[in-house]
Amino acid sequence: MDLQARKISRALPGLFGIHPEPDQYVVALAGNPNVGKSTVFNALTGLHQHTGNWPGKTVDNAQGSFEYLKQPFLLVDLPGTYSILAHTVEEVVARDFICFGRPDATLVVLDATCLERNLNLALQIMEITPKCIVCINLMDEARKKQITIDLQGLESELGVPVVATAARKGEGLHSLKDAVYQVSTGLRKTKPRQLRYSSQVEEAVQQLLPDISRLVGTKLNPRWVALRLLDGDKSFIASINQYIELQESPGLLKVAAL
Ligand SMILES: Nc1nc2c(ncn2[C@@H]2O[C@H](COP(=O)(O)OP(=O)(O)O)[C@@H](O)[C@H]2O)c(=O)[nH]1
Ligand SMILES: [Mg+2]
Repeated sequence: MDLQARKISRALPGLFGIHPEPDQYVVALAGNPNVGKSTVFNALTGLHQHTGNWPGKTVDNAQGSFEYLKQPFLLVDLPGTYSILAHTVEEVVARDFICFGRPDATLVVLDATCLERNLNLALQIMEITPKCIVCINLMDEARKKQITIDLQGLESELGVPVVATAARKGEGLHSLKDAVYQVSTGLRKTKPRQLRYSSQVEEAVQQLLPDISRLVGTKLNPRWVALRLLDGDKSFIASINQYIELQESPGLLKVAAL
């Protein structure tokens, strides 16, 4: 990444009240409610954290830091949500941060005892950004229920790193930090599985892609934007207007980053 692009990517989280140090990688932490997201957050960041609110929202926001291999990270705990299709204020916050705050990686925490339901969120996030890591937490509970998970199979199906943890016991956290490091630094390339829709939807996406790519450039994933437009997602269009305009105005970006 060149210096200018890096400066912009450092400043974008500022739109959300998140102010990383210049050398810190920003990692968003997402997951359904009650999957142990806060436990993972606490285990990784310890006492190095503080809480506040998302700008303009009454939703809690916690951020904390940790280091791995001398690389500093800023971990941002997103509200627990079942989806990021933005039906609630929590979903809007989570989606907007992942889309427009452009974290260096997004860590999605899933509950090992109900993977099927939890994978929904992971697949949605993988439609927005390739820089994902899947953490399968509550592995101790899964073991108790005699649930076994084919981690390697899942990893190759999803195309992103999959790490098993039992965060309350501190199990798997080293591997988790390693995967976060690999994906954030770009040392590990991912190839997230993309959902395929009906042929009518896929054809419509193909028609929209050239124009959308021209408009959003590399700021957003054009396929994801096409799908949201086809969905008639007004909240997403409002956020594009809000955040993309800010991105294009260096003055405002500077103010937002303060
Ligand atoms: N057995 C077990 N319990 C866990 C684990 N991680 C979190 N928990 C518990 O699950 C509950 C919900 O955790 P929390 O971190 O608040 O979940 P969040 O809603 O996703 O932030 C708490 O009682 C945690 O102590 C784990 O790996 N194993
Ligand atoms: Mg929590």
